[in-house]
Amino acid sequence: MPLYLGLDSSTQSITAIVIDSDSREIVYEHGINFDAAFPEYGTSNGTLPGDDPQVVHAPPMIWVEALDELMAHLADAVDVARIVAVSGSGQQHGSIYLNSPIGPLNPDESLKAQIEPLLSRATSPIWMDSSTNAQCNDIRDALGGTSATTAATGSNTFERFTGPQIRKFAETEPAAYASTVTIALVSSFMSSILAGTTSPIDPGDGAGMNLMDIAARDWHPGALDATAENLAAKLPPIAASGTEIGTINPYFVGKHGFSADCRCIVWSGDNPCSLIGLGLVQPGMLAVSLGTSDTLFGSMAECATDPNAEGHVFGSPNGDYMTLICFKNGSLAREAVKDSFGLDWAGFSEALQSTTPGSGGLMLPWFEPEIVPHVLTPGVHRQNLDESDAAANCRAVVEAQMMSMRIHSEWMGIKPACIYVTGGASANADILQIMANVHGCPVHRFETTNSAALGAALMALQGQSGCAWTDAVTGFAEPVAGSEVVPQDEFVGVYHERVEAYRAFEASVLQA
Ligand code: ADP
Ligand code: XUL
Repeated sequence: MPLYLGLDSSTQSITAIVIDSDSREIVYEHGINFDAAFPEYGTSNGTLPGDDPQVVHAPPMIWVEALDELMAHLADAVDVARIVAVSGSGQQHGSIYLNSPIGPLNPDESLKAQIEPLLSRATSPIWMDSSTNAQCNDIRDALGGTSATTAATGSNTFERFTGPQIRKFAETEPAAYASTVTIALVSSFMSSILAGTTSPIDPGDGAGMNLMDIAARDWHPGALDATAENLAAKLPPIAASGTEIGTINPYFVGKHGFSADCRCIVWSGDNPCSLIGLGLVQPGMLAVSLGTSDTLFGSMAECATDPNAEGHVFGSPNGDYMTLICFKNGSLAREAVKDSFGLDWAGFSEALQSTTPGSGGLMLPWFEPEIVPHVLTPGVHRQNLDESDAAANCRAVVEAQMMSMRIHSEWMGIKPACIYVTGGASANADILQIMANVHGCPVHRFETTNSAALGAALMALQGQSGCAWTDAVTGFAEPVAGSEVVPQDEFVGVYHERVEAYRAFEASVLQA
């Protein structure tokens, strides 16, 4: 009865899932919300407050403290000595700057006391940051323009990507940049703590940096040069998913009772992990994650990039590629509408049920700067929509998100036969009904809404055992039978027209 642990260090929380590879069961699932568990950091939805909506940082020590608390909870619930291997998932793009590498840690001192002195930058820019437009332009120009950048790294330059963020740090805080010996992603930072040694970065998360050669799955020397001085020396190697980093840090053996033989498998980004956790190990399948961000992604055998340069190509943990489009105004935009009318999620659902699909006005829900389409100055735009009509606004925000997904994924050329869905908001059937109607296909739900943590546990299993990916995911990453939300024929046609109205509204506002 070998057990495998998957951790997901995400924007708002850290979650653990333990799977039993013999019984094919999830035997433990628990999450810790950063804001609620560690109010002393002053975070809101996992991020630090600030005056500039384009600058979004998080305190890395909150992730470290939450990891320790989660491990303590896990050790109370599960015989952790039976855990054979651990892997993990991190919110993508965020970066951590260290003045000294992470090594074996002492179980008699706190994790916080041992990690905090290693930071050369107290806070971490995360994926919600959009303050690096100038650096994006510099790097793109140096690489020869949009097409050349996309072909080289799998994506155009994006404000949240790690390369532009590193360039900004090197420009604005040159001394701190110079004293940095290692730059980590959230995934490799957390796996370095787990393994007690500097962890490699995998091609799933490495592709979210504008620094990796997407075809070679190694650092791109031209991109490193275009980004910051002496960068190659500060980056760990890129290693294929499944690579074993080593055995677990003695800290977790002494403090929480892990076996000294427990293997640490390289981590990935939350979207590549979700791809695995939803069982998308064959090309041509589509999924949507409704987490803090909404992402639409699918697996593909060949590397095909977005001609509109809005989407990305990442490495898939199974060695294939994945394509991804990220919408920043996901759950937090839905929450903003919900909260503005004093509703809870049940009230939000009632509002959706009380309105007719495709009947009200339109909203462009850019509460925060948006990634797709590219909007740096936030603003909510309404067309024939009364700002004070609670039900109409609840419907309008969800319809907007689903129509935007449909429009901006057209380049993939996939008419989905079905969509697999995950993330916190996938628990909401009324949101999924709008997704099914707008996309005109059934939406399938899963036992867990934490597919990134499940994917991480499956990466631990596959990496340690070397089994085929199809065998790894069988019995775990499958939709719950009979749980699908089917499109309502009478409304599917309504959305064909409404999508065109939305496209025109979006284009007119973007032009203005
Ligand atoms: P992340 O992994 O990015 O931290 P999650 O996938 O855990 O995020 O999703 C968290 C979000 O899920 C919350 O911000 C909340 O808005 C949303 N959520 C939780 N329950 C519901 C619900 N019943 N309906 C809609 N959204 C929900
Ligand atoms: C993907 C992206 C987000 C983060 C946080 O490119 O920026 O989905 O991974 O979930």
